[in-house]
Amino acid sequence: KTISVIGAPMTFGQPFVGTDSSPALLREQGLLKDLSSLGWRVEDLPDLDFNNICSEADASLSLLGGDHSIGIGSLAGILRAKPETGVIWVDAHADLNTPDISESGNMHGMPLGIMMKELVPDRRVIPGLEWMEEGTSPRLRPDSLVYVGLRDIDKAERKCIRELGIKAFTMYDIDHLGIGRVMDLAIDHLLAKDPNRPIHLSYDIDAVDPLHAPATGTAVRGGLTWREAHFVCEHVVKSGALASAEIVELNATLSDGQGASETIELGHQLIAALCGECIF
Ligand code: DIR
Ligand code: MN
Ligand code: MN
Ligand code: MN
Repeated sequence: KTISVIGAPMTFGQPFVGTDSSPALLREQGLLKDLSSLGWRVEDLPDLDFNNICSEADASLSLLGGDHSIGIGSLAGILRAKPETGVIWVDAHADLNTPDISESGNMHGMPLGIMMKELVPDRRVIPGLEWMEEGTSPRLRPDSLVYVGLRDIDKAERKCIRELGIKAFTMYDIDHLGIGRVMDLAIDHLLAKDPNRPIHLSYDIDAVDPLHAPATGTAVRGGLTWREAHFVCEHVVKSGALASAEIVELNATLSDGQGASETIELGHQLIAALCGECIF
């Protein structure tokens, strides 16, 4: 089995520089060596050059962000290669804004909104997205998405989630049902009709409680515990459907040295978990 690792050093989707250094920091921590010792043949691809955007989705793919605006390119590429892909979006935020409804104007709050035809019928009107021509650049269907970890949702996003009937497990649901049941239900939602469809996991590190992941741009209290954060990855792997993943919003410049290294270390461990590392 081969895994392709691609750095996506993007930082302009939100106000702070720094998320662009995370691919290098993860590599410096020995991420690629860990993945080989888990039995993968690692194909270490050059970092994306955002002056010359193109997206590509391989058999197994791990993207190292970058802020969450890279989700626009990764979803476009993944859905082009495998249109039936289901998406698990692990995040404190819904990232379902559009240029019309966003309160902040930050692109990292919009990747899912931009992927949905129901919310942005013609993406070519958005500056920079002229390449997303209808017909050649696929959309994400609302029923192909499931959220895990939400706790900071804008008013307009809440309305969209309700109206489009998007499956959403908030921190309330995790408190209520436990992370085990929530992940079973999330995976079930995507695989019930088609057990063979691939799953893409988009993991925003701010889903995790700031106690464990302080080095991120929009930290929100009341997030996943250390074990819950790992369990999400371990359980998606167990489904056998995981085809690609990205880990985003790590920003080592936004915390003290210890907070930064703990956050990068957590990102590193979550990727290892996605590549099969487990307790037993
Ligand atoms: C907010 C925050 N909903 C926005 N979004 C963040 O700016 O659109 N996403 N922080 O990760
Ligand atoms: Mn390690
Ligand atoms: Mn977020
Ligand atoms: Mn996000």
